[in-house]
Amino acid sequence: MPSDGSGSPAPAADGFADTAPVEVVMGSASDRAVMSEAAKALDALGVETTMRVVSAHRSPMLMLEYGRGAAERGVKVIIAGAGGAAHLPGMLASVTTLPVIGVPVALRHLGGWDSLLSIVQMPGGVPVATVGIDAARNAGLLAARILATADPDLAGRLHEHARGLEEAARAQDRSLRDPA
Ligand code: C2R
Repeated sequence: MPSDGSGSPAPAADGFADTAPVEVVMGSASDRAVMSEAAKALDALGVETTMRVVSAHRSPMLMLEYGRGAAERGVKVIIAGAGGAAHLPGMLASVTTLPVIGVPVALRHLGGWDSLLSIVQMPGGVPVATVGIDAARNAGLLAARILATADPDLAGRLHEHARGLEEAARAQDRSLRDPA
């Protein structure tokens, strides 16, 4: 965090200078534990990310500025997570043509159904790719798959990842059939 010279860290500016190919945004810092799984999955694949709190409801002007400028800043995919009346992914999809992946974050009430339905039921013409409730890791992997269509090295790392999953499933099968 930058310092203002007084010893205490200066608050970060609201601009969008830090850009990454995949940006993870969320409606509130309370979504962070869930949403950081997207960044972790991408980090493991060598894909840079940034994380921001941008709310369609609480900071609508910031959300508009963020969404409108994202493509020009070099962003390729936006992952947007929100809970409850989760309008953030859809609102971002309405102000950019970048692919937006929505993550329904489960809150204390309604088990995440409210978030899921708010994100998945977009009007025709404004798509949001919706993953499962709290499934931010899958959002990260989906974003990587999108980038991998133009990045053979990343596609290779995704193949390795898939091989790891297969080996784990085969190991489970073996130990089920032959418990030691
Ligand atoms: P607080 O914990 O800050 O009260 O937020 C957030 O994503 C969070 O899951 C509770 C929930 O409100 C959600 N929120 C949205 C939006 N902004 C914040 N759904 C939005 O713009 O869609």
